[in-house]
Amino acid sequence: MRKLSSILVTGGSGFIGSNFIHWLFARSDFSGRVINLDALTYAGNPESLADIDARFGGIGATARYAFVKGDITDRGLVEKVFVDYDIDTVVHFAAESHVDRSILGPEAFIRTNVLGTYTLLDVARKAWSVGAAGAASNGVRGDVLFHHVSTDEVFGSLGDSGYFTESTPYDPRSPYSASKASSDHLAKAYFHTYGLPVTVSNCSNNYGPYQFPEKLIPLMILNMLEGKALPVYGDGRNIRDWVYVEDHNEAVWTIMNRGRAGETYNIGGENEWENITLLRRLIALVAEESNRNPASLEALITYVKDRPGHDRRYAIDCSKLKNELGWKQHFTFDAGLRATVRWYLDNQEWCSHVRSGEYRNWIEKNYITR
Ligand code: NAD
Ligand code: TDX
Repeated sequence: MRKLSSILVTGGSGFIGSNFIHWLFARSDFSGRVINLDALTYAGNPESLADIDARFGGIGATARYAFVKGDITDRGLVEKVFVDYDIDTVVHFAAESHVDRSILGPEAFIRTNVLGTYTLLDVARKAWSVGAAGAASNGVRGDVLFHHVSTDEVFGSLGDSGYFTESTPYDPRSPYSASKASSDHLAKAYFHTYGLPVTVSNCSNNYGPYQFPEKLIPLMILNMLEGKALPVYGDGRNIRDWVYVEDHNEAVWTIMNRGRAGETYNIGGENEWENITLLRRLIALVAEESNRNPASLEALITYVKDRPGHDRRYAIDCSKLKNELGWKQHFTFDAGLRATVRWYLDNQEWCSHVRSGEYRNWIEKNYITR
C-alpha cells in the first residue's frame, strides 16, 4: 500500500506543479505534507503558492508545506531532503519546458531534464532500498512511489489521422522532447533494473492559471491586452490537444493512487485545435471578458517564420487511463479557456512580476533570508 504521505514535488513553483499543490491541499482526503523542491528559474515563482505557504507552511510537526530552494541536479541537497522529510513519494514536474528555448539553448534541458531526473531516481533508489546499498528489485520498499511527469512530444509528430498510445514508438524531434524522452527511459530503466516503483505519464498541452507567458495561450492573452502582435508560427495550422491543468493534475493523482508500477499512462484533453482556430476563439473570449473590439484584436494576428522542426499534430489516446483507472476530463474547452482568460485579467500583478524580474525581490524578502 502506497503511503503518499510525505510527498516531494519537484518544480512545484512552476505552472503545473503549483496548480498541483493548490489542487492537492484543496482535497479533503489529503492529510499528508508536501515538500516543494524548486530552483526558481525564470519559470518558477513562489508567489504562486503564497497562500499555501501562509496556510500550511511554517516550522514544526503541524506544518504540511515546506519550500526548499534548490536544484534537482544537486545530489547532496536531494539526499538531505529525502532524509530531513522522510520522503515516501516523488512527483517529478521540474523541467526546462519550453520548446523554443530548447532550440536556442539545449544545454540547460539536458542538465535539468536528463541529469536532474537521473539524480532524483538514483537518490530515491538508495533512500528507499531495504538492506544493502545497491539492492536489486526485491530490495526496494513497497510503500513508495516515484511518479515521472512527461509529455506527448516524446512521440514525435502525427499526420492528419491517428493518435499517440502508450505503445507508440518514441520519435522526439526537438532538444526539449529528446531530453524528456531520455528522462522517461531512465525512469523506466530504474523500474526494470532496480525495481524502483515508478509510474510515468505523458500528457498533451496544458493550459490554465499560473502558466508562464511564453507559452501560446498566456502569451496571446497578454499581447492582446497590450495591443502587441500575435505571432502565429508558419501557417497556423499545427494542431495541439489541449487539456485543462486541473484535469491533468487529477490524472496524475489518480495514477499516483492507483496506477500500476512500471506502467505508462497517456493523459489528454481529446480536444484538438489548429493554432489559428484556437487563437480566434481566444480573441472572442478576451474581447468579451475585457470589453475590447474583436476586430481590433483580430488585426494583431501576424504570421511569422515557423519554429524549426515544428511538430505538425499531437493527439492523445487516453483510453487506458480512462478504462483502467476511471479518470475523465471535467473541463470543456470553453469553460477552461474562459476561466484562464479571467485569471490572467484578474492577476495582472502576477503577470508583471514574472515578466519583470521584480518577483525575485519578493523571493529575497520572503524566502531566501528567512
Ligand atoms: P514550468 O516551466 O512552468 O515549470 C518548471 C519548474 O521547474 C519551475 O518552477 C522551475 O523553477 C523548476 N525547475 C527548472 N529547472 C530546475 C532544476 N534544475 N531544479 C529544480 N527545479 C527546477 O513547466 P510546466 O509547464 O509546469 O511543466 C511541468 C512538467 O510537466 C514538465 O516536466 C513538463 O515537461 C511536463 N509537461 C508540461 C506540459 C505543458 O503543457 N506545460 C505538458 C505535458 C507535460
Ligand atoms: O508565439 C507562439 N506562436 C505559435 O504559433 C508560440 C509560443 C507558439 N506557437 C505555436 C507552436 C505550437 O504549435 O503554438 C503551439 C503551442 O506552442 P507552445 O505553447 O510553445 O507549446 P508546445 O510547443 O506545443 O509545447 C507545450 O506542450 C507540451 C509545452 O510547452 C511543453 O512543455 C509540453 O510538453
